[in-house]
Amino acid sequence: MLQLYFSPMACSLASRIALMEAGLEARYHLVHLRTKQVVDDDSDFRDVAPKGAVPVLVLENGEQLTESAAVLQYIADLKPETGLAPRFGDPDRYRLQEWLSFIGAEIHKAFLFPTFWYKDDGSLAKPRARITQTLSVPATHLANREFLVGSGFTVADAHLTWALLLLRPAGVDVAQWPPLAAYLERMQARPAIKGAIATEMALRKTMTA
Ligand SMILES: N[C@@H](CCC(=O)N[C@@H](CS)C(=O)NCC(=O)O)C(=O)O
Repeated sequence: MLQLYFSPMACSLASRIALMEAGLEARYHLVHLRTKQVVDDDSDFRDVAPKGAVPVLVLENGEQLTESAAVLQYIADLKPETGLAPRFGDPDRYRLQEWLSFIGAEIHKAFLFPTFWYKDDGSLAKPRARITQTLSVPATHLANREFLVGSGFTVADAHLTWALLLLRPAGVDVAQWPPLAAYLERMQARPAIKGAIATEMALRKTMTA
């Protein structure tokens, strides 16, 4: 069975959403990201995954896959009939990769990661100023579309949904981009996304209790 190392509401949420949208079962291992403790067995997460970052997907053959863009496409390709990723050869596959890169680099690493991981000693002013311009790109793209790529839900939507969910705790109000606010509302109405968020929010409460 597939296994996913995750932390509640971290970027691994997108992988959980993808697994649920694909109808794939997995064993989930909760990781405390700051202490690097795997809660199941109290082991050191860095012994499992040298990068020390989630998501880590353990494949059926025991190999590990990291990096959200790769993990999400792997999950999608296990169930091609779900359309979670356009098939290789379809020009939209590159659009999918384009969005996965943009979300991972420009929204996650350029803004969300420093916002949540670094003390704000003034150094966050530039990323904070830049995120407004960054988010105008998907906002414009989604003004007349339901999904990021093609005409159906893909793993790029799972990734963007996670990123948008973290904007509020990062101090950015998504309401300033009505197409993004409407998109987030639509995505959160999907049963798999609703279920994934409910599971992870409940786990998050147990961690802070
Ligand atoms: N490039 C990686 C980034 C993964 C990442 O930064 N994950 C965060 C959680 S959202 C993490 O585990 N951080 C812990 C750390 O870097 O020590 C990806 O896209 O999957």
